Amino acid sequence: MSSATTFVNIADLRKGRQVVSQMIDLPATGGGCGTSGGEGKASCGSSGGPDDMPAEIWDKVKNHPCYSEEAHHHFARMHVAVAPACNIQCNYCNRKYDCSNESRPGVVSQKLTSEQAVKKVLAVASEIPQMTVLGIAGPGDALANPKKTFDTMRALSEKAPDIKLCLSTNGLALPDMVDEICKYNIDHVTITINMVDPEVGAKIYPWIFWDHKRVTGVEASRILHERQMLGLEMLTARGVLTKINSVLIPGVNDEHLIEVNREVKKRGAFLHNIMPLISEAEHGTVFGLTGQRGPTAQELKAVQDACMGGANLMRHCRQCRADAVGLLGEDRSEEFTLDKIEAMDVVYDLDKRRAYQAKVELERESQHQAKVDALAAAFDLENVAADMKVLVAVATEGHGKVNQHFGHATEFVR
Ligand code: CLF
Ligand code: SF4
Repeated sequence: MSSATTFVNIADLRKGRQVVSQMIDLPATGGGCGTSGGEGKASCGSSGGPDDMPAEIWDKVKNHPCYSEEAHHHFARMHVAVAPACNIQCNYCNRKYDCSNESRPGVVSQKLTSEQAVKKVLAVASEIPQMTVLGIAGPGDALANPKKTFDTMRALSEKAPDIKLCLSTNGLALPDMVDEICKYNIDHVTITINMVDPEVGAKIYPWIFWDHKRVTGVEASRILHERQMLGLEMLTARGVLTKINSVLIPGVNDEHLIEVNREVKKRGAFLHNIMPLISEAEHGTVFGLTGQRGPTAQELKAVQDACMGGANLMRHCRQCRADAVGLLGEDRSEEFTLDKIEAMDVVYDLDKRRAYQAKVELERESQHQAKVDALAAAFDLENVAADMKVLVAVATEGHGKVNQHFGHATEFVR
C-alpha cells in the first residue's frame, strides 16, 4: 500500500518503542512521531507505552485506537450518530453534513435514536470483538444533545460494560455536564479548541447559542473560550482523559495553535490532535465559499513540529465520520445500516469478546517483540551514540506489519 521514511532516535530503538508502527500506515499528512522529546520520553504521548505513564492511564489508553497510536492497528472504534443539534456555528461547518470537528464533511450520517444506537453498538460488538470504544461525535455536538447522548451512554454502561465510552464536544456546554460524564464512566472526552484568543475566535465562530440567546462577534468567542478552559480543567480534576482537536486554518490560527498547545497542556490535556481544515466549495461552508484554503501537508507538519515539547501530539487521526465503524481508516459502517442490523442475530457474549481481545493482545505483544528483535538485528544499538538519528524506510500492506516489497508500494509518506 505505502512506504515511509522517518528519522528514528537510537534511544527510542533501545527502549523497544513501536517505532516501525509509527512509520507505517500514516495518513498522507503524517510525519514520524516517534522521535524522542525531553527527558528521554517520547514526545508523542499517543505512541507511548506502559513505561511512559502511570498504570491507570495506560489502562485507559492501551486499547483506545485514538489515544494510543499503537492500539489503532489492533482495536476498532465506532461512532453512533445520535447528536444532530449544535449550539455554535463554525465557519468550516455546513449543518447538512456531519460535525467537521470530529468527522469529515461531505458525508451525512444515518441519524439514530438512543435505542437504535444501543442496538447498533451491540450488533457491531458481537460481529467485531476487537471494537473496544464507542464514541459520540455528532453529527452535531454530543453535549448539545444531552438526553440522547447520555441515554445511549447509560444503556451501554449497563449492557456492554467492557466498551470504553468516548465523546466529542465543542466545549460550550461542557462545564454543566461533567457530573453526567463521570456518572457513566465516560473516560475519554475530546474538546475542539481552535483558539485561546477571542479575536482569533471571531474569525472562526460567527455565533454561539448561549443563555437562551444568540451571541455574536468577539463576545461569542470569549464565552466559548472560557467555557472550554473551565470544562478542560474540570475534567482533568476528575481524572477524565482529554484530547484536544484543533482545526488548522492557514492565516487564521496556524501560529496561534502553538499557544493553544501550551494552554491546554497547562490544564492537563492528554493529547493534542491538530487536523487540517477541509474546505471544498461544494460543501457550502463559509470558508469553502470564501476560498479559505486548508493547509498543505508541509504546513500541517510544521505546526505540529513547532508544538513538540508541549502537549503530546496525535498524528494518526483519520478525520472519521460520525457513524464510522471499524479500525481507523477502514470504515465498515455500510455493513451495519439499520435494515441490516434488524436482520442480524445479535449475541453480546462478553466472555467471547474478552477471550478474543486477549488473543489480539498476545498477537500485539508478539508483533512488538518481532519489531524489537528486527531492529536490534538491523542496528548494533549498543555501540552507537544515543542521540544519533538514522533514516529508515519501510513498505507495508497495512495491519502494522512491514510486509511489502518496495517495488509494489503505491504511495510514499515521510
Ligand atoms: Fe471517536 Fe474521537 Fe473518541 Fe476516537 S475518533 S470520538 S476520540 S473514538 Fe479518532 Fe476519528 Fe480522529 Fe476522532 S481518528 S476523528 S481522533
Ligand atoms: Fe458544526 Fe461541529 Fe462546529 Fe457544531 S461544533 S458548528 S456541528 S463543526
